[in-house]
Amino acid sequence: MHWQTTRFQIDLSRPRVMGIVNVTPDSFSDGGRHASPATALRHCEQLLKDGAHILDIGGESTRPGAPPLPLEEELARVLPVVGEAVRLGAPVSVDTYKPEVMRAVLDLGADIINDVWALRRPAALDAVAAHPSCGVCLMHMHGDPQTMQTAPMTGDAVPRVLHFLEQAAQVLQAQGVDKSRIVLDPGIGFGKTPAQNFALLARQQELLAPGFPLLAGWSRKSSIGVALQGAAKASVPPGERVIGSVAAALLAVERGAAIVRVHDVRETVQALAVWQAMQAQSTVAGSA
Ligand code: 7PM
Repeated sequence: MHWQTTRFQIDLSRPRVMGIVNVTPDSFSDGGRHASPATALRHCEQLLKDGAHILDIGGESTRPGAPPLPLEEELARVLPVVGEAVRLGAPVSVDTYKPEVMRAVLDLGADIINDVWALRRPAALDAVAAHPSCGVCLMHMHGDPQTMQTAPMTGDAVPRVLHFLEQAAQVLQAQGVDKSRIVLDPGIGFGKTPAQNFALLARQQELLAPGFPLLAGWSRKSSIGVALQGAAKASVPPGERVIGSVAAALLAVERGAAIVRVHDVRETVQALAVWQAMQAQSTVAGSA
């Protein structure tokens, strides 16, 4: 299977690592170390050296309760970085839900739109549908970033996330977007309890039924923190959740995820290299 994007057909026969580049001074896990375009660009280059296959550039933190970022501020943060990042030779994804930002980055040559709102805003749907070939990641979110932590989903999240993602993909395809451009994402941490997030991992295979590649984003999230806290008997801050995050990424890939969105690219690439070495030998010798 391949992911069709603006400039690249990304081969998904092997797991792909999407490296997170925050251009947000209020980012929860890196303290805004990538606020300036030059610093963000250096981070892009480092992630590619570390083995990232895709860069995901975001200007607005979706942190629970984070104040919405004005359009002009998001454009000012993201455009200079995207304009340079598209020259690095790797697919560039942009984490945004604003149609104006989508259009501007697509004009700069961005390859993928990563929308945590799954293009539920009509103008966002239009921005992607108007482009001939950009890739798109449709993510499930329950509620909105202001309320999702105080009012998470209730009941079995898996069938509801599946239904939502199938609908979102349907709507996009009805606008003329080819299936090969679409990737789905359960939206770990977006309005779900830790139990629901881990149910989405345990039963991730159910989410593969519609036939789209799956992207999973566990990196440093609070569900990892909850699991680690249970083991450590002390709270584990985001920067110390690297090994837990790598474990979750590996489990997601083992259960069929095609792409993992991570902060810690080098560590994740190592873990996936071991998985890949095993996978290459998974057919019984002589049986094929
Ligand atoms: C709190 C919750 C703080 C989430 C920060 C985050 C995803 C994403 C983000 C994801 C896709 C973070 C996130 N998470 N896009 N954007 N999937 N497709 O950890 O899971 O960076 S923001």
